[in-house]
Amino acid sequence: MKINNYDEKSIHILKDLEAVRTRPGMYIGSTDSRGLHHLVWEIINNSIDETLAGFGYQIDVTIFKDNSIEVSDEGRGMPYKMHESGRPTTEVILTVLHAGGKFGKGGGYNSSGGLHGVGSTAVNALSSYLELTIYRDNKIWHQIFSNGGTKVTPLEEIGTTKKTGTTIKFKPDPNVFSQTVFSYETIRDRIREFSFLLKGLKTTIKDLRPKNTLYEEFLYDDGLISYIGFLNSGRNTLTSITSYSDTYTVQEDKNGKNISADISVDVAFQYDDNYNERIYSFVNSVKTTDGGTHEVGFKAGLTRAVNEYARKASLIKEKDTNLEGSDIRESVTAVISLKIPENVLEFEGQTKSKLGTPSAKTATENLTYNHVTTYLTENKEEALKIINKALASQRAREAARKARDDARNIKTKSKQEISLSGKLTPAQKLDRDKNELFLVEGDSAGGSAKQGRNRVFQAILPLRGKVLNTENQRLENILNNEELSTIIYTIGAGYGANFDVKKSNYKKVVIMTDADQDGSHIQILLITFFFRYMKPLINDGRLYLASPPFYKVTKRRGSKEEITYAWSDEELEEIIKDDKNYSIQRFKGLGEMNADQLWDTTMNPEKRTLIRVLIDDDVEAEKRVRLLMGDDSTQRKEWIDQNVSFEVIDNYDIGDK
Ligand code: 28G
Repeated sequence: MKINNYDEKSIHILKDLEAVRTRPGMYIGSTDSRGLHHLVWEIINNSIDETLAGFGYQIDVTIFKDNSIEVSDEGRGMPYKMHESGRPTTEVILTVLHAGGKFGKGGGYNSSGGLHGVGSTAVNALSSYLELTIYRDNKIWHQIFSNGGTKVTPLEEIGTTKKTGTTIKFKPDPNVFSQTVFSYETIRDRIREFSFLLKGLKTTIKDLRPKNTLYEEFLYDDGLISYIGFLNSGRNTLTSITSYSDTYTVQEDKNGKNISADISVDVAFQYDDNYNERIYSFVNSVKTTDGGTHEVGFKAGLTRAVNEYARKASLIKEKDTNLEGSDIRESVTAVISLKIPENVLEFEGQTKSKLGTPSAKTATENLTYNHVTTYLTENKEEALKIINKALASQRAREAARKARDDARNIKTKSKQEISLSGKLTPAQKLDRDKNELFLVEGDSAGGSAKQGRNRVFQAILPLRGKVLNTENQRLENILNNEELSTIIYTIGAGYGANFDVKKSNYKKVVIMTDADQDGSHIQILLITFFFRYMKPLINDGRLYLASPPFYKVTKRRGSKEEITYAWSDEELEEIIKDDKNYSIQRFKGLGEMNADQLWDTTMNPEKRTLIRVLIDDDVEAEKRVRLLMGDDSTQRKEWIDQNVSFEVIDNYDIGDK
């Protein structure tokens, strides 16, 4: 009986590890660079959970020359004694998928949102080796797995120690991942974020790959205040940073049972002189990209406090309307960080990117309302600045609405003329899950694209001239800009906070520009616009850059011609080597290709290459857009000096040979 039992368990383990290896995407999203880094987040999250539980104040990350990586924490150390299933707990944690059940839902905090619990097992399954070291009960314990979780050594005692903690070193399996090179910056940004969110947590990162080892460490005793300082460095700030935190005991109704839980709320914010709001929210140190109840609570509390104060101070007259939330948040940078125990933690939708816990709203709203009321009363000058800015936003909003109403009332123009200028060449069928919109630089390329496209599902919108830089503009100016308002109307899913990606008329929005400086500039301006006003379109993976070829090679084969395209100088050389009879044409712009060529090289889904635009790190993207697109040219110059190297490229002499 016993032997049989054991066999069944071994099979079960293999099944779990095998399941992950067969369909890695299901467990870690993808097997590209994102998936690769996902492994690191899974492991670091376990260390963070120990920190959230109150154990350990330091997490160290080391990247090794062979692209393996090690994470160390100073928590209690992973339990290693026999698990009820008859195997060491370490093996259960590292080889069995325990989504729900197994370890139960405790009242603890969990950075993985208690949603998968596949963490360490998935990492083990996708690694060519994994080495575990545990410091616990004054002893050092050690075990090695390889080839996707196969036990190489049993868990054994290898020494004594006074410290506690866990160390995991692993090397992602190159047979699984298309990308195996860790990005120092990506991991650095993430651990720095943890240090901002968890006041007093020291994180360090060491990269042993370069000639001169890279090393950084982060420790912020001022937590979110430091975070806002970091986010707003280089901006012209209007107010000082204000921060507040408290813990609430809340009652939640769960499956008919009344549960009480402690929710801690931590918020900081600051205003600057710009026109867009930046709210970053987190739950148990994990970013909630789609917001949720805590964000709703913050906005409600802020709006209520500012309006009440503005009325009391007679900045809003009795007969006037209240300021809208969006007016009040016009240039705010805010970080909202909640700790919510697992037993009342709820998310909306499939992903854990939107908080659902109802009492998180009440807690955040009450705390924000009380704090902001006091803050405004005690800081009259700052209060005046905030309210004057909100009033200016309100006036701009109303003026723009009036302008649009007037335009709509002009009887002589048809509705289509006003909203579209008749420029869109639509697709023949309305298919939201398939249709593609090409935003094309210039009317002439627009013409070729219109002729060359697949009429059934591809739509063409030519853009004339330069696109407006949206970075330093109020929303109103964007709505009044013909080019951009046409894009908003054509996509049909709204803009800003009301943008609903599900309503998008297009599965793919493709920016198609010339392969020259102007073209890159238009790409950047459009990406900036989508980043500010349609971010979910990017996050949903719907924004793309077309990649037209640089060269066309015509080879003569007797009386016939054979045409090949090249996207780089290397490709070009490959094509022309061992050949005498050819001519090269360098495409300077899309307009030099005829309709067929444009279809063949750039638009035909079976042959083209599209580059998907994605945001890896919202905070970094925000800072970069601000720096490169904003109006502080001194900072921009500094950044370019430090980060861009200019090299002289020999002029390539091209012509018939
Ligand atoms: C270094 C890389 C990643 C970890 C711990 C500590 C405990 C633990 C880990 O327990 C099973 C499930 C919930 C209790 C917990 C130690 C309680 C008491 C732990 C890590 C049992 C897992 N003593 N540190 N797991 N829990 N660090 N770092 O993986 O109920 S994993």
